[in-house]
Amino acid sequence: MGNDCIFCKIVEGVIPSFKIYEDENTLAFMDINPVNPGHCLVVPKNHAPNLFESEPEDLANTMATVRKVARAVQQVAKPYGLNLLQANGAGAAQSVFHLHFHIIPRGRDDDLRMNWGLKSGNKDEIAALAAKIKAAVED
Ligand code: DGP
Repeated sequence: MGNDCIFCKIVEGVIPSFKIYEDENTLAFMDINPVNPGHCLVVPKNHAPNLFESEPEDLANTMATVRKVARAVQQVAKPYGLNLLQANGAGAAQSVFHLHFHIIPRGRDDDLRMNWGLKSGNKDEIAALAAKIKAAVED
């Protein structure tokens, strides 16, 4: 693991998160700074700082989980659209250096810009959506 990697600590359960889905190789959990309701993240359990340094097998496993969780988000949040986002490097606004994919439900006219600012989310709302999406994940 990366020594001070916050997502490794989430994977290990050292720090809490609203988990949606977990298997041997991947974990999905709610983003603590959601840009829209239902915004969540999927990570490989093996640490890699970014796409370039990831193992193809970890990436393949991660994408399978992205598909699974995105389908659940689509079912629960019923968004106008849904974006995936994956940042590499500070210049791409990457702030956590453990490979992750954002699953971002879109609202009509939500005017979402690529490099959004971080605003604290409402924990009760995040937890309620986490429970619904978790229940909607199909194996
Ligand atoms: P990026 O900027 O692409 O590296 O996105 C990192 C995301 O991770 C950002 O949207 C906020 C989220 N985040 C940062 N720290 C934590 C945390 O401790 N818990 C959770 N659930 N999300 C976090």
